[in-house]
Amino acid sequence: NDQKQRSIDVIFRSKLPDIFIPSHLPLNDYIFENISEFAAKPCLVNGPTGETYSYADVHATSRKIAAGLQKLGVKQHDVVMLLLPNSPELVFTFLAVSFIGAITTAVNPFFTPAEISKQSKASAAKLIVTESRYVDKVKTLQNDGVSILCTDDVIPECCLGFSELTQYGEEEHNPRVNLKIKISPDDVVALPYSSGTTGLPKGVMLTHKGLVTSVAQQVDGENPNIYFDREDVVLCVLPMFHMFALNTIVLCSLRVGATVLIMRKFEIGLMLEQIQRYKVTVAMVVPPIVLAIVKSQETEKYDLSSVRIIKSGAAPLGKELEDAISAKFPNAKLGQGCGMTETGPIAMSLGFAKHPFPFKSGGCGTVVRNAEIKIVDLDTGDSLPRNKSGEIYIRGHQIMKGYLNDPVTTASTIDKDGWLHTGDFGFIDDDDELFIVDRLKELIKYKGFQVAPAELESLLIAHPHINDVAVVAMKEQDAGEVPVAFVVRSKDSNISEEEIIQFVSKQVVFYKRISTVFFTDSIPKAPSGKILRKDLRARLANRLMK
Ligand code: 4UV
Repeated sequence: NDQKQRSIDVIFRSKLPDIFIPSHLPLNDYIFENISEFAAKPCLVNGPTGETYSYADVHATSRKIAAGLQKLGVKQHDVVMLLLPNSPELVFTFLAVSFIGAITTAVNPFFTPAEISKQSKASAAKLIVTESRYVDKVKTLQNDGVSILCTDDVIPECCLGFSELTQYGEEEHNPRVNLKIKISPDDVVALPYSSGTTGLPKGVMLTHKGLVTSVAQQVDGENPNIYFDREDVVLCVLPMFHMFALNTIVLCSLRVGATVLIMRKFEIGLMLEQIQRYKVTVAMVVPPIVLAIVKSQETEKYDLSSVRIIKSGAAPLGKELEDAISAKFPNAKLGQGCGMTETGPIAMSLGFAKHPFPFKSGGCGTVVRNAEIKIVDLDTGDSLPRNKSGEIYIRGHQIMKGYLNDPVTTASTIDKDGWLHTGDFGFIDDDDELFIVDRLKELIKYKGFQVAPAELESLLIAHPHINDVAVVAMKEQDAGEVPVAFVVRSKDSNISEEEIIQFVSKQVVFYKRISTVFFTDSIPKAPSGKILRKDLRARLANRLMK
């Protein structure tokens, strides 16, 4: 039966041939496999300060920190939380944790204490690595035995300092040998949080094999899908707590010997200045950054001619924006990638390949190599031919091992044949290019940031004046989408829209704030109790809010 199923499946693959991927290697061994060829070259540049770390520096420092982590009692399989803005320290610590077979869970430093605490507890983090300015957000977690370490100079009394990690000598640089740590390819190395297709944020178990495979799919081979050269300077303004930046910018650059230009935060003028100053060649962006560039009056002030690739991902990019930005970067090829925390990049423009292929604007690229895509009819479950839309499924060694402590959601996301159901709706055209046309899943994307409706609904339903609630996405020009709430007030309550907005705002990071409240008499639900979000989205489209 399985055989029959497979023979009728319509499966799409990359135009690039499969390659050998050394997925037996621990992530660090793979990432630094070719370092002897470029050890003296700049690896990380801290944009605002200009501090530069060579490949040799980064390799040695991350091993020192690995030894330091062990001295602090961090063991293989332990979880270390990174509560850091983009910084060299984030990269060092990520690599160090990975080196000793431990796991990092990165979190947005702008999260509220409650949001951070949830992730820290759910992931059972032992140590939080942060900056002194964020310590107040996590201090109470010390009561649960979590240690806090600061990477900057002003170390609050209650915390450890970065020097604890970096003080060990050359002889201690190989802690893996010292402690006979053996890393299996299926061991988890990164644990980002994502709500996936439904419910609350969950720990996404990414393994050594998964990340090695994902990086190789992008930058390895005779004709890499995205060609990063040793001379490239790759802009990293996207947050490293998200996998787009950590995987496609940081790990891919390190694998090939390119330079990562680290920016702590996005600010249009500063970004343009840094592109000029460091002669950025590859810019990885999200649609709101494209919009900011297009709208900016300052672009003429800077020499942006060094940029040869602009890659946008994480949210849909309209054709108008795609065309408009090209005009400002005369030497750049603009294309898209699309991916998921759970899968790494799914598809990527083949226009970025070393020997590029023609590609169309508006497309998300072609499925990465060493992987398979199928498009599945929602009603029949059959896989569909070209130009027919259905749910996008992806299969390959790059996908997650599963959600932490959640076998039920894991089983509904990765089926028994190994296909991961993305919750995205799209089609493959005659030239093997993937187009996403809709999102089936609950997930809201505010400027590419994840907003899980279930998380906001659980906050709102706890309010004594709210009887029932549903949160859905509403289209908005700058953010792409914003969360809006349909609220059924409790009997006799007169709670206002503003009060509800404030109630949520206090508890969440800025991009999860409710933008509008629509009061209604009831929330449409299926007999199973599931919110009929499609009906609510249709109401928004028709502007029938009652
Ligand atoms: O889980 P997540 O927040 O993950 C991402 C990851 C995007 C990446 C990663 C590596 C790349 O190289 C790259 O180009 C992009 O966003 O959200 C996953 C959902 O975001 C939507 C889609 O609904 C995913 O399931 N999404 C991501 N990229 C696109 C997109 C896109 N290009 N167009 C439309 N929707």
